[in-house]
Amino acid sequence: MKVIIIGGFLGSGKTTTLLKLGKYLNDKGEKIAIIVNEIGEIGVDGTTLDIEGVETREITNGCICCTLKIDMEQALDSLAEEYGPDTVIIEPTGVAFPRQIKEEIELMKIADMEFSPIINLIDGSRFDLEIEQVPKFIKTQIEDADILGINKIDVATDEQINKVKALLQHYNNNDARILEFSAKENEGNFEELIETISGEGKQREHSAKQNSIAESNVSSHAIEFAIESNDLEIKKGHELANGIVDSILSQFIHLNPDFIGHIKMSMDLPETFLKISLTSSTNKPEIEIFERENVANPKVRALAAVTNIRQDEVVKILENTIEETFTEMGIALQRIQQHTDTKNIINLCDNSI
Ligand SMILES: Nc1nc2c(ncn2[C@@H]2O[C@H](COP(=O)(O)OP(=O)(O)OP(=O)(O)O)[C@@H](O)[C@H]2O)c(=O)[nH]1
Ligand SMILES: [Mg+2]
Repeated sequence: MKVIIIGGFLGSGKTTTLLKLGKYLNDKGEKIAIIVNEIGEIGVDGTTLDIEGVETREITNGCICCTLKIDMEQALDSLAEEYGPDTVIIEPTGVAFPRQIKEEIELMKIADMEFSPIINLIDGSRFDLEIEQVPKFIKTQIEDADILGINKIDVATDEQINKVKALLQHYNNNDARILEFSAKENEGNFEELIETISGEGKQREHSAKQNSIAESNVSSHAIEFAIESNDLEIKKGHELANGIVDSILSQFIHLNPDFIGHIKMSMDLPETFLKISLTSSTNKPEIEIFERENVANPKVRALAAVTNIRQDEVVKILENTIEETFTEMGIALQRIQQHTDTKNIINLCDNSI
């Protein structure tokens, strides 16, 4: 069983890359499974993966540094036994150190496992902010990588990309291969990345354990509400989503003008699934809309994981903004669940992705 680990800070493009890699390997006839570990117990991306045709199975919740180990071991064991994939693709949370995840898995002594090179994605369009906001954390992620992927070249300038490349060469002493691409647009070296992944990972001395979440300076909160209206139309949903994210953005900027992270919100509306995503104080929100069959229980889920803003502020802003915006539109919400912890989801790919 081959294990591929796709690391990278919050919002760097891991899920986008994973879905394309999954599709490529699947088209080649490989049987694959995907493990996604999202910060916050409410899987905002789980639904997206689901829509892309990926079967989702949830396992227990836990923190990356303790229970996750047990969850991951159980997940891999049961996958190997019950599903027998050729390849497992793992997306750790954006606040994990990918090499630490690899080392934990190596200790599990699961039979016939081999590792691909560790990929760490870097958002080429916001690297300045990453280095400014979480320098030590980003440097560790860079040192950890066998392949450094500068992503989002479609929205970065040549000057930005050249600067990132020079800094990556400076921070990575292990001759990591540097590739530049757009995972979303399939531009640049993206095909090369996909092909390089089939190679073999490098062996290294085990690193000293670090608490990655504490070092990331990230506060996160996730929340889920039932929408008490069965006729919320896509146009109004779109308007609501834009209004909420714009308001959260301006409140976060007030507390930290240079934050990076990932604010993502999804809405299950009667005939559509809508996802909105924002990855830094200077970035524009991106909306994706998917057609859906009739959904019986409309829901809104949101997750905010951002640098250098206090946890209680993140909780208050996320919850109040969603509740107030819906109330202003005359739509009632019912709280389903809320979490500030970490989540593991196992997604088993079926043949249709
Ligand atoms: N312009 C552009 N946007 C991209 C690219 N790759 C990903 N994105 C966008 O960046 C946002 C974050 O992408 P994800 O794939 O969800 O990032 P992630 O690393 O999985 O995020 P977390 O799991 O929250 O850490 C989404 O809005 C993507 O559409 C790219 O190559 N170009
Ligand atoms: Mg993701």
